[in-house]
Amino acid sequence: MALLPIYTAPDPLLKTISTPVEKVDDEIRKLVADMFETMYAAPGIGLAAIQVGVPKRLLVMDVVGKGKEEPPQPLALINPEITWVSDDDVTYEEGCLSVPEHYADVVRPAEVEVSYLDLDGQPQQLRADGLLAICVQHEIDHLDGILFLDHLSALKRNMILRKLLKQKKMAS
Ligand code: K1U
Ligand code: ZN
Repeated sequence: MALLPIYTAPDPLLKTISTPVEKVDDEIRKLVADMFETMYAAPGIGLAAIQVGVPKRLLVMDVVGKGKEEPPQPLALINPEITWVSDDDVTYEEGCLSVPEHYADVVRPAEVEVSYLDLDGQPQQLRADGLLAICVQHEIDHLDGILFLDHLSALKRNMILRKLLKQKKMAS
């Protein structure tokens, strides 16, 4: 397994619309294993392939995490599609490994249903609420080149982007 580099905003790569996975093979399963290692190390509760520079429609999540009282709940979703959203919304202060050290309230549907392929290439359905519903919507947004910043006002978004750019310049 390997730790992968996480791309951060405003890198234009994060605006990429990822393409569907054509075949779930050992190469995809190795990428998923590396993404789980990278997500747990960050630490994070989700990671989309584009965040590690791979423009394929796949994501990993674990909203429980390792080392907690509950057993970890790793989920890998390949070619995920939202098939249903609830009428009621929820507001959550989101973070993103590609927007380090910045958090903001985002409003999203409170419950969703998602179809996807599992690591054997078999079709599956996920019905999610709570943090899992928020996380899966955030990660599917990444596959369409959307960051949580894009759900904010232009004023808030540009303020954060300017700070990120400054942080990058200071580090280089
Ligand atoms: O997509 C990402 O960059 C991962 C992101 C997922 C996410 C967080 C919050 C709301 C929606 C989606 C993160 O994991 S940021 C880090 C984080 O939230 C966290 C890290 C450790 C423990 C608990 C949470
Ligand atoms: Zn993110």
